[in-house]
Amino acid sequence: MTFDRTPALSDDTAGADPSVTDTALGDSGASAARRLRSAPTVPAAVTAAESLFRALTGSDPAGVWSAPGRANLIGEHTDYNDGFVLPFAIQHRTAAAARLRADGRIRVASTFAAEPVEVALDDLETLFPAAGAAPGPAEPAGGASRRLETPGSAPQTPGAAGGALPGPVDEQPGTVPEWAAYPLGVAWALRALVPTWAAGTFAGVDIAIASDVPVGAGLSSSAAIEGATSTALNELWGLGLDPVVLAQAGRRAENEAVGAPTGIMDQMASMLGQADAAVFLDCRSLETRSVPLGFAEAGLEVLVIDTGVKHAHSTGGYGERRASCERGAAALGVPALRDVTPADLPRAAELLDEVDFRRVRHVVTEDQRVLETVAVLAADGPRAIGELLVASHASMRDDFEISIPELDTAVDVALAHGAVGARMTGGGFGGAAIALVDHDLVPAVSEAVRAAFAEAGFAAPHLFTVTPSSGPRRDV
Ligand code: GAF
Repeated sequence: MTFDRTPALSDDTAGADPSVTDTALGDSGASAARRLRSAPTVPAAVTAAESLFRALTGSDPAGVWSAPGRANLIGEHTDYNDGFVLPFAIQHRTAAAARLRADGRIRVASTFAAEPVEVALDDLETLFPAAGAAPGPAEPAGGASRRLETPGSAPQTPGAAGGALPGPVDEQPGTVPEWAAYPLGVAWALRALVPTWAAGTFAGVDIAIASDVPVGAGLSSSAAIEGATSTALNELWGLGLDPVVLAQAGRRAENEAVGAPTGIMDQMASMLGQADAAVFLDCRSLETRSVPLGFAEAGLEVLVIDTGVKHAHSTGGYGERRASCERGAAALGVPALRDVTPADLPRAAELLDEVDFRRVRHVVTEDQRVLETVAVLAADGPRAIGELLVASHASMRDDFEISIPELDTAVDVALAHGAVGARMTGGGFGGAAIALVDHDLVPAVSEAVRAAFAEAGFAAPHLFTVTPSSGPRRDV
């Protein structure tokens, strides 16, 4: 079956993944930096997903599919304004081990949760009754997530431990733990792409999920779950959908099943990532271009400084920022802030209150910085983009007000100790910063950040490097 294909992409999604190991740069300094390039043949998440699947079903999966998290190089909160972004997929991946079942039920298990969740496929439309509605702009905080329960306990790894799982929780329509809304929401969104008469042809499926994408770090663990699940279901259900349609299904799951009013950057980055390159995405047309980054050739590493401060886009400031942007576009009489240029800003200042004006200024200038970064990378290479990264962070700190003291400290200290550029990455209010750092300086910058966090009384950060990596694939 083939449904609703989007126009061909300008780049294919193939590419070798260098599989650089995630290494916390601890006190071992230079020796830890040397270990960065040890390459595992099978990602740990794949093995963990397989083990969990066996514990769940007592049999082998038909296959294991995985999709990466992402770091955003530049272009923050521009995606839902129809603007430009420049993220790259990272080597951290989420794996989904899956197999069709003889009945019409879907069961999902995850190393994030103690118990699997099982529902009839036909009940997905009851569980996520917003089916058919377009992703809601600026959905109030909570939104669809009011139907969800949030798991209260710390993550557990029953599959990895090899123990038997408790029996499935047969959910009442209208309630599902939040983690399960991601894979179930993807299944629901994929079914919604199919003509009603064909929906009955879907077989049930068991899915076991494991991930090494840090959660709550702004590295898109959710898009990785969505990408792994949609890639698995695309093959098992024989849908033949292309990566852009799968990205759209993932975004729909996030917006409507989970209730987070996000844009499409993360899903596109996960689905279209390529080794050593960023995904330059026009969020209005969904056209993409692969932009070579050349970090390794330039002797540069992307150091992630995860503050450990958790964020969630289904609550709080994310939706408020989005609402500000939409007020700005409405006041200026344009469909989206993408259509506002820097020359329009004086008029925006007259029409908007001071806070909304600063929100608009961030988005308008950030779009320009993305375009400039793409041009500078091509003309002068990665060492030349540092100032743009720094300007992006200042705009998020001062105009969009989504940074936090931990992120500002991470950026300031990294720059003071020789980083070429640094900025917070992702939705903000927590999560991680990225710093572009000479390979040999990684241990010293890491130590300086750790010391500054300790001195400020912040929780110890988690430091590791990420490598631009390839998109989804079948691993087993
Ligand atoms: C989160 C969202 F999911 C993205 O859509 C994007 O808006 C990002 O925050 C901010 O750039 O990752």
